Amino acid sequence: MTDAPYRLAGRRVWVAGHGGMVGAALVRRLAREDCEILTVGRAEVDLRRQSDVEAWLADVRPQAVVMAAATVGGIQANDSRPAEFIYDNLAIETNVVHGAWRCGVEKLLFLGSSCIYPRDAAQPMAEDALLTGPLEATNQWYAVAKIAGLKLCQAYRRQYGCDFITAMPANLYGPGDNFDPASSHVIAALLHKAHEAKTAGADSLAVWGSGRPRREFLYVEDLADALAFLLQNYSGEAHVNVGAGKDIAIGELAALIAEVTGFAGDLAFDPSKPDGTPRKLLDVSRLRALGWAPSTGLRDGLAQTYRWYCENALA
Ligand code: GFB
Repeated sequence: MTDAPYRLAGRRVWVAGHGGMVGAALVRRLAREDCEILTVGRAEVDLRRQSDVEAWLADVRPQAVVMAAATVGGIQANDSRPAEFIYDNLAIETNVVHGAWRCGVEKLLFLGSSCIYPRDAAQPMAEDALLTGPLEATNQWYAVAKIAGLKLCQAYRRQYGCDFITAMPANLYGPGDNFDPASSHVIAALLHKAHEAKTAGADSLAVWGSGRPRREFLYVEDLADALAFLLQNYSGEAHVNVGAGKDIAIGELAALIAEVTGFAGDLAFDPSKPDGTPRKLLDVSRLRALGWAPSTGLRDGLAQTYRWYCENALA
């Protein structure tokens, strides 16, 4: 096992999932370190297939791996595609973690999600709230897979001495997000719907649920910076929460998004859609104590994401 600090300089680092929002942000962030970044597309290596993963690892022999590859989506995608969310994620995790051990990877960082914590966990949610109560029903499949990923890393650390670490981010948003309103998370969905409503001159913007649930949102460029920090400065069995340290009600978020996009109509809450977890705010004191804090406020992050959407997603 390597001890923190771990030097990225001169290392071959595989960013698994570089085509997604998180992986792409990480590739941008790691470009500032003096390391060689390795990526491979889905058409060439299907991470759900063990033989593909083992052949790729044997071929490129990375020294560090960041697992930003996952099947992800918002509340509706999670609730309606449970088999994909549990199978894809378990398969990716077992293949990559086991393969990384077999080929002697020095450092691996696994990414989970704040939905690993019990639905009714005390807020803010500290790392030791894990497995202390029942999960939120709409995303239990994804949560179970992410808990398994965390435990895999711990098991390989205990039995084989692998320096595999795990980070649990808050709800993420930013450039490169999925803006398809049926499968996206709330920020991308509302930016897209508010833009369309403004362009169409519509009177109202549909907001799912009651508007009362509270969420903590972290800008993806901040997450990428935190991951680069953890790779280099953290080595431990315990997982680390990565968040902004603040939450907001969905109704307030929708009003802020209307402001950022210039939509002047009303918010129309749709109680036929699920609210999901009542509140998700991470206790980020462990990460703060290690020496990292985010730098992008929600309003700025929303404005930058909206700019990216207008320039890139409206083809
Ligand atoms: O972002 P979201 O889909 O994820 O929804 P979760 C957050 C809240 O926003 C819910 C509300 O209360 C939604 O009902 N919401 C309002 C909307 N309008 C919309 C909309 O147009 N689209 C969407 N998507 N939501 C996911 C989990 O839960 O979060 C995953 O299912 C994962 O497993 C991810 O943990 C980070 O926070 O509810």
